[in-house]
Amino acid sequence: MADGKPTLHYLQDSQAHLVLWVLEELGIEYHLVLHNRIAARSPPELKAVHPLGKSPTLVTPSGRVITERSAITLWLLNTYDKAGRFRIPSSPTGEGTEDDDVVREEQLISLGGATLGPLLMMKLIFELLVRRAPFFVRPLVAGVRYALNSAFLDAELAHVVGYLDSELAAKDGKGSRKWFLGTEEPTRADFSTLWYLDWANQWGWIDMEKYPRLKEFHARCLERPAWKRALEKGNGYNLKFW
Ligand SMILES: N[C@@H](CCC(=O)N[C@@H](CS)C(=O)NCC(=O)O)C(=O)O
Repeated sequence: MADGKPTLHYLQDSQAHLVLWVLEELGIEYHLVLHNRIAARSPPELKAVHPLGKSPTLVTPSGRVITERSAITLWLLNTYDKAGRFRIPSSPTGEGTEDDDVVREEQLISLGGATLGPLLMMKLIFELLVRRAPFFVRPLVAGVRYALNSAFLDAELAHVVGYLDSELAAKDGKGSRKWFLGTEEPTRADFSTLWYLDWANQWGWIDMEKYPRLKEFHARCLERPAWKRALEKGNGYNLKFW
């Protein structure tokens, strides 16, 4: 659509919701194309936009098609957040410092995508395997799920989520910070992390009461008017639809 607006392709109940939130925070005009799942997967219309057929997919006003939520968020902030409202104030290289810089931002985003995400995906796969197994092998599959959860997944999940909670501690050790990079407004690290928290929380895999800073962070995100507008426009956000 050559009218100067980006287009977000949004599969229902997906992580495109986090991009819709960013668009609403930016307060820009955009097109929203809602796609319904077919047997829980993307429909052919989404695959016609990009061969991966993943949600989110963003088409820029010049026709560039961007996939991967982190890259889409980066493009949106670079393009529309000229005042740097949702970015860290300075971008030092990170050499010799442990400051709130681009390296720490990248660490947190990667912790979500490359560490937390795969753990949650493994839990999801075993949940679905148990549900879909023929009834006579279901106890066996449930046993494997139990063994995997108790031997590895649950402890690892608690370990990583506990670390994320500690990353919200104030630097002087008193209280907690609002956002992961100590900013006044959310940054990519916050837009990214919320997805994994929501996924784990909605499935009941983490007890938010054990992570008070993350619990406050979660509530802080959901209270934002932009988040609420995104909920209305995206037709809800139920991650336990399987
Ligand atoms: N790593 C991608 C993941 C995208 C992804 O897997 N999205 C899911 C929805 S949460 C999807 O498109 N599922 C439908 C399908 O794979 O058919 C990102 O960060 O954007």
